[in-house]
Amino acid sequence: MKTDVIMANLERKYPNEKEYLQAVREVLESVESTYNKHPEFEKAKIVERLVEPDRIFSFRVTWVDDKGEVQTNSGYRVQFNSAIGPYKGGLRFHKAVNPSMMKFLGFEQTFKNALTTLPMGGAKGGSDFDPTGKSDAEIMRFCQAFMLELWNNIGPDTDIPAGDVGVGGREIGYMYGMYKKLKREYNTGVLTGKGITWGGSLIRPEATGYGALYFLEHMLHKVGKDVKDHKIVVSGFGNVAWGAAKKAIALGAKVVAISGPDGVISIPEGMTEDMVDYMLDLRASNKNVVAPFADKFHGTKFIPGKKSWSVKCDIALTSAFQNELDGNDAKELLDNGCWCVCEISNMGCTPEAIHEFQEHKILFAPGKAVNAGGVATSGLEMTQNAQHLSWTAEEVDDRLHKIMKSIHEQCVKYGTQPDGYVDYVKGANIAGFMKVAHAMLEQGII
Ligand code: 2IT
Repeated sequence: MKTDVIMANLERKYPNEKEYLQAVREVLESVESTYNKHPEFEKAKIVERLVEPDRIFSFRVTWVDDKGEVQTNSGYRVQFNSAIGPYKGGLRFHKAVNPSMMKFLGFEQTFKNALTTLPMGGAKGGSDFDPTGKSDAEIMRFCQAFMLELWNNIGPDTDIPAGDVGVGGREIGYMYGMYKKLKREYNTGVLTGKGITWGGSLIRPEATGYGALYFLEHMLHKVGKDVKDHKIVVSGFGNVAWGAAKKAIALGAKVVAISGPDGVISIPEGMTEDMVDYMLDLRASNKNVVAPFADKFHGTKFIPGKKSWSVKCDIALTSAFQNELDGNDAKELLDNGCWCVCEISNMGCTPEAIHEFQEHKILFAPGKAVNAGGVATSGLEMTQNAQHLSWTAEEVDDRLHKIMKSIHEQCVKYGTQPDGYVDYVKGANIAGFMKVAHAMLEQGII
């Protein structure tokens, strides 16, 4: 396999799919030399098959807004790969959603899910519906219209959607209600991120952020450091940033920045638990601005137009969107003394930013390893649904801990360089890719 040859072909076929091409190139460059030690992979054209989604559903979603006007959005479900389990991955509602974003997320999800140790294939879906400023009734009608198209293509052993940017517990509730009405079965296992009284799992809302902090702890312990007393910046103020901030504080770190599309909030004394709780209110207001945070809490400051990466820190955690940290941001972080960066958002850093971090040999770990606690806990929710029982928060958290430990070990095993530096990008890509590739090989040419 030659990365450049495969990429040239994909670039010709999908010239406008920037994020998808970026994600595929990163994985292929990491795995090329390991892959080429396996002539049986080459013969079965594993990589050529693996970079293409199994199938993509693309559909129209029409709904009526509060003024009585008819609105139409585009909906997608990319079923990327089912070599190691049924399709599994979130739904993203965001105005910038397009096929490239869906494909890159489905591709990443395939390897992330492989790293979790649980039997889940990769998928992603969503819509260019923009939840900002929509009423609760509008959100409900949109979710119902979306499920009216999707329901027949999903199922507990087929494809299990969940939340992502713009989709939380409320949206999953509206979608599950419609699914149940259409299917006429109480199939809790068809969606994850459900409410606690109807099949949801304890710790699922916190899991992405908690898992990321557990992974970070393992990274730091490996080099004789600890999270405690260090300054952390997170980006965004959504579900992922919330869970990460909550656990970071519990572990004794100082969270000194959160952000929104409108700017950054600098919090020199570090976030308190009150502030973390307020992130939920801010998100529920549906306005997608962070500025009101500084009006509410003395000693914090709103700086318009700036990102979290401009605030001095030890550790930076991307927790909002893809490519939110670019080469210039990376330089600013390094100049300010930052020595560890973890992606909690999927593909949070541009290739230029990753290059800067690895050149300077600072600790860096990619989203598919760091944020896998979210989907892993979705997998635990599926297990509880299949057993028709619920585990305690301690049991779920304990399993999440063990999964993150295992993901860290896989990264170290496949990513340690001759000089001892751990290339977590390479480690995560090789571990995830090889697992999927072996499963595909064993299942024949399909
Ligand atoms: O990016 C992700 O891993 C998620 N949005 C969670 C997916 C899931 O199925 O829980």
